[in-house]
Amino acid sequence: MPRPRSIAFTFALALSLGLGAALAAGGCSKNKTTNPVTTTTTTTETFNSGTLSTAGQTFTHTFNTAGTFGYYCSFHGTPTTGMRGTVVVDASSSATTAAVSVGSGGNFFVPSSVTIKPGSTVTWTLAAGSVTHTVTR
Ligand SMILES: [Cu+2]
Repeated sequence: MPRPRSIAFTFALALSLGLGAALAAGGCSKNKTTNPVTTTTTTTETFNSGTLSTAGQTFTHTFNTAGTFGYYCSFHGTPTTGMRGTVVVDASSSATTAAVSVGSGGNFFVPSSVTIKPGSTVTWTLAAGSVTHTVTR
C-alpha cells in the first residue's frame, strides 16, 4: 500500500472506508444503547440544620453512605475554611451514634471528627453560651 501523502488524505481514506458511517451512527460503542455507559452515582450526604440559636437545641442526621463527609457552619466557615467538622462513616466502626457539641469554647465543632458505622446517627447540640451556628453540608 502506498504511503499516504498527507493527514488529510489519510482521513479522507478513512472516511471512504467507513469511519464516517461509524461516526454518524453515534461514535464509539460505549455510547450505544446496547452497551450503555455505566454511571456510578455518588450519593452525597447532604443536610442543613438551619440556624441553631437556643442552647441545647439539637440537629440529627443519619448517615447511610460510607465515606468521609465534611460539614461546616454557614456563619463561621465554608466547606474548606473556618468552623468545620468531619463525619467518617466506616463499616469497620462499631459506633451507632455520635454526639458533637456546636460552639463549645468558640466557633468549633467538638470533637471535630467522629466515626460511625453506616446507618448511624450523629446528633449536634448547641453549646450553652454559644452564638448561633448551623450544621451544613
Ligand atoms: Cu458558627
